[in-house]
Amino acid sequence: MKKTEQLKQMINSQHLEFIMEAHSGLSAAIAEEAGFRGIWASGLSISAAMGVRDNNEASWTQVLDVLEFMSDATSVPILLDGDTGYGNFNNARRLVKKLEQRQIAGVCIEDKLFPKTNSFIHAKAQPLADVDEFCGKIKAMKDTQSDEDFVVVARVEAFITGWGLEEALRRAEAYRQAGADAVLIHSKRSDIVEIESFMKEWGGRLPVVIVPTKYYTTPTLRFQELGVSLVIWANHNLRASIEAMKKTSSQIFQEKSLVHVEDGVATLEEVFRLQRAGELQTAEQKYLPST
Ligand code: SPV
Ligand code: MG
Repeated sequence: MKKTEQLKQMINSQHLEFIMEAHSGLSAAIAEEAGFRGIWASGLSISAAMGVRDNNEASWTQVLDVLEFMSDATSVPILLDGDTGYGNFNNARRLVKKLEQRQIAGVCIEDKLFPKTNSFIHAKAQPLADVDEFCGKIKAMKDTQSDEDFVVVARVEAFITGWGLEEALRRAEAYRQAGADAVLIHSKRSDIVEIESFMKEWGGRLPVVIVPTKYYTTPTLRFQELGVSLVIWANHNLRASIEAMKKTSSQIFQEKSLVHVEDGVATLEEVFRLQRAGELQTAEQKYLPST
């Protein structure tokens, strides 16, 4: 099955599905190996791994380059966090073209302004996109895709920016009518009140995607009861790697020795395995002249 079809089926399936954040070829391969059937190419994580902010400081082609490595390293579908589409409708539709060329299964765009800011930073002050302008962007993206299964997710930032349920619903409905395949309703509350209120009024008009980074204590069963389609675990490979790297760097610096670190890090053999070094060895036997 095509990657686009796999993602579309996950989003439209009757049961709750999960995708895991990755930000490099390596982290994407690890997420797939853990069992995830899809990957979230997080804007926050990709930018952080590059050492820059989640404010479109990395150019969209630099993000594409990372995606290409992620796509090559995996066989499960990737949903790109496409921020605001990196400009207007024209930039967003060109993005779709370039994503399809790299076998990326779908993209999520959010109704904010370029350059965006992460939803958990000064969120109240962030302006939202004009609804009609954002709908035009969705339409242009859907008209551009050459694979009918490519997925466009419209992300509603109304709750994040301090608007209420009414505005969230108005926007989600407009994005549905513009042709979005799913809506992502985002909340920065530590409880599920906003998501609950949205789900009750939304009534399954389109599949709903959520990102429970802040309301992580809510039991996953509750998401299922509410009729959520897809959960994104949005940044946990990045955050896990930061902790591990900080601990290891600091320990090696302090101790000027590897003795107490060796057992706590991945073996070199494991690195080679994840890089699929074995495949190259087999290919060398096949293609290099025997000596
Ligand atoms: C990301 O992972 O970059 C997201 C989700 O957009 S959030 O950081 O919650 O905005
Ligand atoms: Mg993001």
